[in-house]
Amino acid sequence: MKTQLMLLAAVAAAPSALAHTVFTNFYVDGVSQGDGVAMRMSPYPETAGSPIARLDSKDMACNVGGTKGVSRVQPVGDGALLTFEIRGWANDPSKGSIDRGHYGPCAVYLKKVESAVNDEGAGEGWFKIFDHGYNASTKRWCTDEIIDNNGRLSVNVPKGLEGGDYLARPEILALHAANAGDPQTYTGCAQIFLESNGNLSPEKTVSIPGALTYEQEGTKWNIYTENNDNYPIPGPSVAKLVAKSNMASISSSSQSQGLKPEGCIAENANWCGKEVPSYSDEAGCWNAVDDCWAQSKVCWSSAPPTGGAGCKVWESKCTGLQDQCNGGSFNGPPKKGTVLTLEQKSIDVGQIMATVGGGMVDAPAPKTSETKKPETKTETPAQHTPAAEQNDNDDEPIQAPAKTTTPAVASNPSAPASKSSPAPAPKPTADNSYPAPPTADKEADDKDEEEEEEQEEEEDTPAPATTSATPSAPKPTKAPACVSGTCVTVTEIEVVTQTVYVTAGVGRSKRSLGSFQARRRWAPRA
Ligand SMILES: *[C@@H]1O[C@H](CO)[C@@H](O)[C@H](O)[C@H]1NC(C)=O
Ligand SMILES: [Cu+2]
Repeated sequence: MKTQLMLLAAVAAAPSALAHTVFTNFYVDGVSQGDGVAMRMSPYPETAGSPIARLDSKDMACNVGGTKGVSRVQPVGDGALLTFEIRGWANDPSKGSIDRGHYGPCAVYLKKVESAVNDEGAGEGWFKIFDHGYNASTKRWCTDEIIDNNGRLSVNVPKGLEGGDYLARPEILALHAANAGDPQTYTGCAQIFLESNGNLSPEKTVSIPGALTYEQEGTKWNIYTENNDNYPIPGPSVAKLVAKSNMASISSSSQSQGLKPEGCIAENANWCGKEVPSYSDEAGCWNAVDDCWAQSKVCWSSAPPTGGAGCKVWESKCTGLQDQCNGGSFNGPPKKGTVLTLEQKSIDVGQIMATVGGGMVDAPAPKTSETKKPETKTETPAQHTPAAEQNDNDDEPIQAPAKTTTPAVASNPSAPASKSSPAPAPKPTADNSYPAPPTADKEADDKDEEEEEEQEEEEDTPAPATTSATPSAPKPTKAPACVSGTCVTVTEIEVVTQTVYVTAGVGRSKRSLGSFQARRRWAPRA
């Protein structure tokens, strides 16, 4: 208890040492694929936001637990825009992306794989398609850009790349403690199927782990004393793409695995709810209720740290069915087959960074305000691999209420019914404090929308196409720019984060303290 109080005190005294971050979801051409859908992240809510423990760990590839895939693989078009999102609190994007005290470069890697579901991720075959370190003219790190872009990092898949399954891996390298031997990486993997007839492939690939090592200048860099203008991004440079001559070895361009299962009427991450059996008598009605709660249980037990919002929606269906049975309405299910998952809208993903040092050319950002149809492709149920997505979850489902006419209920072993799924939020480790940067952040926080829009005009200067990847890519669409100063109200985000933290630490002290200790175990590199 004493230790716990000390931990609490330590964190309270260092309010800037807040949540780290976790890659929770991605967008394809601006359309959200859903929280956790086709995304490998740590399955442990309390530690999902921790940096990878070691640069030489297998977790460097797709995060803790990431050698195992999830069941879904999202189709993406040739040259598609992928946008990865980071969150300080995995299940609540409104609470900010990462504490401002993280400074460092970012990168995106791809790996061509036989199966995006089954590939281990860790190992050979990775190539970089984007990186961005420190911009000498703006004095801003990649992390500054991501933070000011609502935690979103966008990159175009190189046009003409060979089709097939890929793992797409964003990476943030935070250097605030690199000089003390603690470079902190954040990563995760999106499972995608590239629909392309292209024949380009990387000239060289690297291994992850292995691409980053403790010996590299860029992982030992002292951001407080070095001239950051000369910062060398560690790892390979952006891959040169070459045409494959052997057309026979080029993959087919039709997806066979990981599509949304047929009959999926509700989703939560990689879980899909199927309509309950139809019924026309009382026994059938209660059977349908049982079926519904059984699915609910699977939903909750498979929910990643992004939470169980979709499971809650499903629960309301179960409750509704129960009401029907209790009310003597034995023909159903009502509104049979109605899809409960909300249609995803296209968003403006904001800034699309150029590779520092030249590399890929940006392709246009998706239009704002345009609503796209949700992905309609489905696969047959047989190809669904729910086994791949089983993991721990901390959210607690509503307990299936007892029905009136049959005895044994599909009860929920773990769950007291009351709590609404709380933020299984990455919480700060007590051993991380961010030294104040030598120069304070520019406090341009109150910049209004119009000023930002003026800045856009100065923004995009696409790097010349030094790789053959996107020879004919059009000029980037102007996106909300974050050239100097900040795009969002940074102060506000930090204040909000602090408030949230304190609330979590005090109001739910037992659980929060437990999570600190868990995090200490998970973050051995103090
Ligand atoms: C660095 O910032 C300058 C000034 O805003 C901008 O023109 C340039 O494109 C940026 N470089 C990269 C690689 O983003
Ligand atoms: Cu951190």
